Amino acid sequence: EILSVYMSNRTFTMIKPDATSKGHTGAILDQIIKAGFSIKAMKWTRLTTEQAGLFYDIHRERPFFGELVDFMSSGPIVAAILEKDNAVADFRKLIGATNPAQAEEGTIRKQFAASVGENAVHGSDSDENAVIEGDFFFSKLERY
Ligand code: ABT
Ligand code: MG
Repeated sequence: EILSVYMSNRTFTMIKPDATSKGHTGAILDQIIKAGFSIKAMKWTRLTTEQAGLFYDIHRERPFFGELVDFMSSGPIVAAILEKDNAVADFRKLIGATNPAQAEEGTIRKQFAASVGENAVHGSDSDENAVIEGDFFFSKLERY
């Protein structure tokens, strides 16, 4: 139906605290735009540990959860909703593997990420999560 076709063209991203603190925000946004994504919403903000925990709630029982939440609340992030055909899959291809050591040459994580725990960018892993994650950060007034 029309709504699901529309949603499948969107994904959600965060530029994580490691990348913002190293001054990579502009370079990463430049690569995202040059790859054909258009920005439908964007904000520079900082998560509390509680907010980071809610965002990554699915990982709450994993051994790395505490570190993940501490890291994601350690500095500013840029949150954005992006639009492009096949957005979720194409964006995950652009950012590369979760572990930057396994990320392909030219991907954003290969260029800017230091480790699996501090991997520069987030990309939604499904159309459904793209909507949930976009709704977590943006009200109707803050997106188009
Ligand atoms: P995200 O885009 O942050 O969701 O990463 P990705 O989907 O590529 O990888 P997943 B499996 O969702 O990891 C979520 C966050 O947990 C961190 N992590 C993951 C670890 O620190 N250690 C691990 O062993 C694994 C599997 C990486 C992700 N990020 N952050 N920040
Ligand atoms: Mg993930």
